[in-house]
Amino acid sequence: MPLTYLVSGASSGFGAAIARRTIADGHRVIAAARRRDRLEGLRAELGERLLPLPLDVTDRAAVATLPASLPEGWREVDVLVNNAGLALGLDPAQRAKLSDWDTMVATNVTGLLHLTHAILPGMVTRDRGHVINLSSTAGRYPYPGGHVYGASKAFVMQFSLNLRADLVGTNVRVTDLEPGLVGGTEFSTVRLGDPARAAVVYAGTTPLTPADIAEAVAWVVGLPAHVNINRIEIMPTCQAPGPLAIKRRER
Ligand code: NDP
Ligand code: 8X3
Repeated sequence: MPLTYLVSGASSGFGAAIARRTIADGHRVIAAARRRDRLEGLRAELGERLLPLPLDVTDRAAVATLPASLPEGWREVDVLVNNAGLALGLDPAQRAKLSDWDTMVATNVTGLLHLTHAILPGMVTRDRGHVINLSSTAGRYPYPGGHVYGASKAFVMQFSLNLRADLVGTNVRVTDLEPGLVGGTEFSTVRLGDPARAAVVYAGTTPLTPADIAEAVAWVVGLPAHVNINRIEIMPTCQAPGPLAIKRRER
């Protein structure tokens, strides 16, 4: 049976790849993001089974009126992919901009919460649905300059597990996806503000691709209804968790 997905952050990176894969698998996608032209491009590419939805997830009023504001026939969301998110800056916490911290929390935490709050009750009423949250390995393994970005993703991970605690006994599933290094997206350009600096992040590596993340989404949704994948941590083979840092005195 074709499912209706709502994918936030569908104008780029993982979100666009998830939209492409989901449509190829025969489902429908409400593609949400701020950049309307990108969404219209996806619609032109993927056809009428993709509904462009210009949306800023930090716009509380716009998110609160979902799904009632969706066109007839698109209001019953089966799969919510909370993917919209960003990192800003890589300076140490003591030199970070407070406005960057605020934007990361507003998008990665509050935006995700508000979208979930708008969509989840309908899923419970229908007794079917799947919430897929994009966390990150940054939510589990600290690194210099990760401060609020990593903390926001740790929030997403724990919120996902806590949602399951409330939803047990319903047929609504929740999965937390925790990717490591993934190339082919705008993530590092947004973070560093410069495509040349962003390219250095992936130099000499074979990172994961947005298609790998879309594959994970297709897998967890396609499993039988009695199977809930709680968390998936995915890294490219060239990456691994590192040792704890030790700063030694000069002799
Ligand atoms: P991209 O920068 O390519 O995509 C981010 C998407 O989020 C864009 O479509 C952007 O669209 C959207 N977005 C940002 N802010 C808002 C907002 N306020 N309202 C609505 N949409 C918004 O990054 P990725 O595809 O790499 O990242 C997707 C998710 O995966 C993020 O949550 C990221 O933290 C996470 N992640 C990324 C990893 C990586 O290495 N790339 C690894 C682990 C997790 P627009 O600007 O049009 O609004
Ligand atoms: C993105 C992965 O390691 O750049 O969430 O934080 S990382």
